[in-house]
Amino acid sequence: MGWRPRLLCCLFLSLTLAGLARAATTPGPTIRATQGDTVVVRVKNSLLTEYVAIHWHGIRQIGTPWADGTEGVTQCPILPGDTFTYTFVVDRPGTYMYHAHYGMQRSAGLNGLIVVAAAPGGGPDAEPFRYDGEHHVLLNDWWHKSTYEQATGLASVPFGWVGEPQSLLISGRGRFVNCSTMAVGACNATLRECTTLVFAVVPGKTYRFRIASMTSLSALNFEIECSRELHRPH
Ligand SMILES: [Cu+2]
Repeated sequence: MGWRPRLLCCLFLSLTLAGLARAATTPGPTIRATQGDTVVVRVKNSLLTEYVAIHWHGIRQIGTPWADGTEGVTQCPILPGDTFTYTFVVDRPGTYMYHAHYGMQRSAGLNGLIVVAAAPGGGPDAEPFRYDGEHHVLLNDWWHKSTYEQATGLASVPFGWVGEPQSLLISGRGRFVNCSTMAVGACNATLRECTTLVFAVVPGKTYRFRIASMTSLSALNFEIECSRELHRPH
């Protein structure tokens, strides 16, 4: 047809049987592209008993509706052992997400970010700011029970509600324990189950935080607390 992708950005996602969140890391790798790029993602379903499909949240899929990742609607699910290649154009700059669209796999941790930079030269989509560094905040709610147990409860009579999440994750990290029930001072950075994510920043520099929420149940308010002592004028 005379059409050729300007740049191919490839990512290989591989799922394992032992449990999405336990065997792999969550969130998944960040996909980086530039406005106008064609993104190609090859997804291999290594689960033995579950289907998979990946939705590219916020991507408009103009001309590629079959790459939207909604199984049963735009595609058949990827069967165990099968591989499916998603190909789509990222036509707008910004922060987007990808996540599983089958069962509760999204909540189990199969998700990640897509970062699309503005096309060189800018044009109408040029960003009106500059920054020295970038951090990603991908929020998620997290239960100690597996999503299989949760799904069983939700499908049971009587109905078994999942309840409030035990942890809130920032880019896959959160407090596993309830620190407010522990002795004063017991919940500190030396305890692995208490440590949260730390973003390194250098004074005087400007950082962009890309913030996205993958929560299944929780509506979150996101605040950045500042201390005056640490923010003296330079
Ligand atoms: Cu979505």
